[in-house]
Formats: sequence, structure tokens, C-alpha cells
Amino acid sequence: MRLSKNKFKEDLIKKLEKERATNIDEASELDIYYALGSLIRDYIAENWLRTNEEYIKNAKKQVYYFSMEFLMGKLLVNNLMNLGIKHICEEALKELNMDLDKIEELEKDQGLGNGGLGRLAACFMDSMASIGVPGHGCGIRYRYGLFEQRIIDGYQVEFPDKWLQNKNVWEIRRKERAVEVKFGGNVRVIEENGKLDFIHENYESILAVPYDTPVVGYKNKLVNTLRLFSAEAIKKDFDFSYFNRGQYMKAFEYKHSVEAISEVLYPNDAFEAGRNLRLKQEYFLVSAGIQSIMRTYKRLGKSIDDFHEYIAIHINDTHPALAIPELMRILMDEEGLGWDEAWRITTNTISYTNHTIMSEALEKWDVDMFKNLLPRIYMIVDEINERFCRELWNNKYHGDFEKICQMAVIAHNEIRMAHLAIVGSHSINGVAKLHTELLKKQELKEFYQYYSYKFNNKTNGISHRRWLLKANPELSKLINDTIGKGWINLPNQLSKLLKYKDDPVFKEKVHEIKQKNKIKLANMIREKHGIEVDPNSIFDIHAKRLHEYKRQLLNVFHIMNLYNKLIENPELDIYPRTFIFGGKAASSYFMAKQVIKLINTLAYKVNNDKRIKDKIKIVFMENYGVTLAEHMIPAANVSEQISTTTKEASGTGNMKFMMNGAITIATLDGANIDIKNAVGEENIVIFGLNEKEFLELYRNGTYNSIELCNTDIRLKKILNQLRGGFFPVKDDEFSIIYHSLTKHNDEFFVLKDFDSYVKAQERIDKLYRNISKWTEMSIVNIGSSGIFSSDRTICEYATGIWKTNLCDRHY
Ligand code: KOT
Repeated sequence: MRLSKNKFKEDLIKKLEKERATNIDEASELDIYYALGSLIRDYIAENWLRTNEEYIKNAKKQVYYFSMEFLMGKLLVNNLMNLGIKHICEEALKELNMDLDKIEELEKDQGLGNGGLGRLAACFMDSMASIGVPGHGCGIRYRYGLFEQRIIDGYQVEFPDKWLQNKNVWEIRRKERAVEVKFGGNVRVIEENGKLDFIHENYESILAVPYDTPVVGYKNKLVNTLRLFSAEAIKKDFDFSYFNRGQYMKAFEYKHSVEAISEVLYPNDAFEAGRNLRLKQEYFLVSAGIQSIMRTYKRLGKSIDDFHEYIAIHINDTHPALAIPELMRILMDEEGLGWDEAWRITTNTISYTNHTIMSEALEKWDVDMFKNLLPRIYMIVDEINERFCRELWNNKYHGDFEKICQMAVIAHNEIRMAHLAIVGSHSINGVAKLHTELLKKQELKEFYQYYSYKFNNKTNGISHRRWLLKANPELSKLINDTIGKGWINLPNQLSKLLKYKDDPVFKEKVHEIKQKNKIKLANMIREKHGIEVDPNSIFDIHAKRLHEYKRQLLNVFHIMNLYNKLIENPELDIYPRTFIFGGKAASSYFMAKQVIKLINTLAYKVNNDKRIKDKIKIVFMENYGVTLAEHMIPAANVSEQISTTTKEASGTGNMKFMMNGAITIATLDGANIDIKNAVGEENIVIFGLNEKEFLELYRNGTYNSIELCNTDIRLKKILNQLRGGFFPVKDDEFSIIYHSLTKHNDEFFVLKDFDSYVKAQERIDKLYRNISKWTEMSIVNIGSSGIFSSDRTICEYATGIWKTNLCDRHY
């Protein structure tokens, strides 16, 4: 937008006066934050309204991205950037003796997600708005986002994330657009003129109140919407039914039980919760979302038969898969369509992304629980299952009960959400090449054979505007100065940097910027954790959710091995390294929490051991989230992407690091493979079993971890150190870790890949000594990162799945 600095100042001062009743001399930083937020919202409002008007006027096909998680992070600077007024705002604030970075710190992260899946949804929001896809988010406005992590005595302790304690300046509550969501009760079936009617009665009604947040496109005047629903008691129920009977306390119990639905995000990543409240949340989201879409659709005045021509609904994993029976319900029970017509519309409307093949993350619901909570929806799912099984029987597997049972939506008293999502949608995609291949050839093999036309790959991406332009302003400026600003709209243009990989001046600048970012992170580490780290050491960062398959433990074992070697020989020539960790463990995941304790225990021991002369340092940074990632990633030299192969569907942190010039040490898993293909083998460090070797070993069951420990003296020593005496903890503190690697045969092949990982780390050590070569590799990584922009991913979704407005950009 066009705006002069003076006009901006004037507007800001007015806001301070009118909304904060203060002036510029008296205003606190918080006053400025609120005034600024309100002012930016004003600037956004006009384009927001216009965008919506245009969508209705031109009846453009709309995409709704349904997700239980949106990990948006902070919005202030992103909005300023996308409006094109960040610079003006910064300058104006400077003149008023304020600092935008300081003001930004006051904004709470919108942390309504666990990790990759929720952050992907947020990156998609940015890309849809920026490349001009009419796409909106649909989710839950949890009162508490993912817990705040504090480290106390080395342990993770969870605290509530009170992100709404102060006013959220970005959202607009739209009470008048609330819809009712019905739970429980029973269904009465009546037959009239040969037609069945389904009357849902004795249910409990809950109000879903939408809160809308604008999603601002990058300098294109387009503003999409993120709509999050909050659960509220319906006023008349709350006020009358109990209060009038004098049951004052009961009235509040009722209110709280209703509000519980949108109270808190389940803190599990890639793990199924299987709880009644989670099922309530999932249905709450889809019912509210679809009713709200239906209302908008009605305003278009189009026939219901053409619904799927104007609406695409995408489900982010199976969590919102009840969108399928819910849309069927509305089309049949409310719009009066027959089954076949409703099914045609539903399957053409819905598309599904699978994010994991790990069995513990596959959602299954107990039939009785489901039936009690959602009686009408159950009837529809049951009918979908009946028809699907009949179809299999008639078309392909006549008489093969076993096969049909294997593929059924309901079997063994469970509803399988992945099967429901596949049967009820027109597209199923994986999130990286290997992952999609595994879906087709293994995990969903039967479905691929039956519905091969539905399967496709959409390799994940990240918003290069957030993860490079915003997170790394100095590098972005250098890129602008070198190749121009075209990359901000066309990230593939980052490849223009490749021709500078040998340019000594450019290389020097890239190196300097990395150093500056490292110094900033070192200062942060000093302030937050009281640990002194050397910015000239290699910053080796492992930041992601704590999970056994992500193998933070492998990293720890490498450090223990290095430490053991240094104790034996303090003169050992290793390049100084700072190992930095960040990540949360699910609150009920004991093993993962013990790994955090182990990292911190090791950190304490190593950091305070004078004998190793500061050659290695270890830091566990508390409360990893979007904002902390924005500080950590630009400072990384080495990116740890070391999951057990086949387990990480894609990963997206891997893309953020390479885009900021880190060199990846990686297994051939998920999108690491795509990164390797993009940068070339010489610009990434690969180790470990590949997919074939892993699967072979896994299937023929010949791996014996204890045998391996007994033959590798390094491992033997490390495992002994876990058992007592070495660390200042109880002898059995780490017994769960010890047993998982020995008695339970090392399910994630930590010990199996150890030797190969150590060698890969030695290659890193060697490579970094030649800083000129290292910087060259770093530039190749940055220059090759364009295809990992979520702009490319969204363009593929829009053209290949949603069939919306095609973007005219080339990726
Ligand atoms: C599953 C259940 C609950 C919460 C989250 C999940 C989940 C998360 N399943 N897969 N993911 C991750 O999704 C990312 C985005 O596609 C991937 O990059 C990552 O590999 C998945 O683990």
C-alpha cells in the first residue's frame, strides 16, 4: 500500500489517543503494540472486504483448508511486510524512539499446533493469499495453545499457554454468524411417501462462534480469512434451564463442559489421542466449518447440485475426516438430496492429505463411543462402509472376506478414519516423494490398487517469506542487492544466486551474515540460559518435536562419544562445536521426556568439564516454537535431519534450514531425499541405512541390537554410562532409554546407524575447516531452496487437486 511515513505517524498517534487514551510521550510499549495492531487492522480491512466482495461477485471457486492445527506464530511483522509498509513503520517508530523488534516481542505466538502439520497449514495460508488462491483456513480457537515448556532441574515441565490473556488484536468475533453443533441424542427414522426422514432428537446443542483473522497476501491487496471456532453455551440454555430451577452451580458446570471443547489443543504430534473430547473437537470443527460454508454458498444463489464446482474442502490429515459424513448429512437431511447425488457432490468436494504412515498416529474410533456422541453421523458412516464393502465384493474381491475386512471403514468395532478419508474423497496425497511411494506400495497398497487415480504426491513447502525474508532480514537484503527482489514472488529465482557461489565478495558477505546471526543467538543463549558459547564454533542445531523416530538420541550418543574421546585425549583435534537442541515432548510421552532430561544432564556435565577446553558445548533451548525457530534457524551451520528412514513423512524444518544456508546431515528419509536431489550429493551429508536396507532388516528380523553393542566398544561404553555412576542422577534415571535400545531391540535403529553417523559427523568437521568451500556449499543450498517454497506446493494443489484459479507464476 501507498503510505508516507508522516501519515503513518499521524495515524499511530491518533490510535494511541483514541484507543489507549495516551500520547506518544506517555505510551508504553504495550500501548504502541495495541495501537499498531489496531492501525494495521484498519489498513487491512478495506482489502479484506473487497476480496470477499470480489469472491462473491465473480463466484470464484473457494478452497477451505480444514485443520485441527494452525501454528501461525506472530502476525505483526508478517502483516507489515505483506502490506509493504514494514520499512515505513520501522523508520517512523525509530523517530518516536521505539524499536519494532521490541514491540514485536510483546506479541504472543499464536501456537495452535504441535509441529510440522500445524506449521504447514500456516505456511499454506500465507502462500494461498500471496499467489492469489481464494483459500481460507478453518480450525478451532483453542483457549490454550500448545503448552509452554520450561526446563526445571533438567526436566520438561508444562505450563498453560495463555495466549489470549491479553486481547488478540487480529481477530474479529462474529457472534451473528455462529452456528449450532449437535451432540448425543437419538435418531428417529420416519417413512413418508416411501422416503425416509431422519429426525435427530434429544441432542445437546453447542454454539460455534467464529473468530476471523485476516491472512494478508504479499503486496497484492488480497486478504483471505482464517476462521477459528470457539465453543459456547447457547445463551438461552445456560440462562434458563438451570438458573430457573435454582441450580446455580449446575449452570456453571454446564457452561464449562461446553467450553471444554475449544479449551485446549491436544499436545500429541503424530500420535492418536483416541479420546472422547478429541472426537468432540473434531466433529465440532467440521460441523461448524461446513455449516458456515453452506451459508456462504447459499448467498451465491447457485444450485446445490453444483456445490463442488464452487467449493473445495481439503482435510489436513484425517482429523477433520468427519467432514465427509457431515457434508452428506447436510446434503441429504437439510437439502433433501438422495444418497447418490449427495455422494457425488461430497466425494468431488473433499480431498485429503496423509502426513504419516506410523501406525500409532492412525486414527481409529471405538464404535460405541462414536455412536453415542454422533448417532446420525454414525448411521452415515455405517452406510458408507456397507456400500463400499458391497462395491468391493461386486467389482473386485468377490468372496474374499479377508481383503474386504482389511479395507473396510468399520471393522473389529472400530471406525478407521484413513479409510473413510480415502473412500469419501477424490484425491489422496502424500507429502514427499518417498512418502507417497510408501503409501502406494505398502501402507495403502490395497487402496492404491483400487483407486490408483486418486493418489498423488505434493511435496511439502515452507513460506520463504516468513522463513527467509522475515527471519533472516540481512541475508534477504544481500539477496535483493545481488539478484533483485524477484525471488520474493518467484522463489525459484533464488537459483540466480548459484552463479555467485565462487564469487569471493559475495561469499564473504554470506559468511559475515551467518556470523552475525550466530552472535545474536549466542547472546540469546547467554541471556536465557547463562551458557557462554563461541560464535566461531560450528552451530549444530537439532530443533523439532521430541520423538524416538526423530532420533535426538543418536545425536546425544555422538556427543557422548566425542566427549569420551576428548576425555581420553584432550588434545584431540576436533573443530569446536556447539550442539543446540530445541523441541517439546508430548506431556504423556515419558521416553521423549527422559531424552530431554538426558540432553540437559549431559549438557551440564560437558559444559562444566574444564578438561575438554570448551571444544564442545551443549544447549537445550527452552520452549521451541515458531518465534524461537526464527532466531535459531538463521544461525545454523549444520541442520540435523536424522530420522529413521521411512518414518519422517516429509519434514519441513529441513527446508527452513537449507534455505538459510545450513548444511544438512541427513538420512535418506522424507524430503531429505528431495533436498539431496536439489542440492546434489556434494552439498549435503548423507548417512545411514537407506529405505531398502532398512525394510529388509526390519522385515527379516535379523537385527540384534545387543550383539551390536557388544561388538562396538564405543556403544558399550555409552550404554554403560547410561546405567549409573557417570551422570549425577539416580542409577535408574535413564533405564527406559537403556531398555529401549537393548531389551526392546532398538526399534528406531539408533545403534545400527551410529557408526555411519559418526563418520558423517567427521565429514562435517573436515568440511567446515575449509570455510570457503563450506560457504560455497551454503550458497548452493540457499540457491536451490526455491522449489521448497510453499508457493510451489500450493500451486500444485490448486492446479492438480482443487482446480481453482490457476496461478500464473511458474515454479
Ligand atoms: C498426527 C496426529 C496428530 C498430530 C500431528 C500428526 C502428524 C504430524 N502427522 N504427521 N505429522 C507431520 O506432518 C508434517 C507436515 O506434512 C510432516 O512434514 C512430518 O513429517 C509429519 O510427521
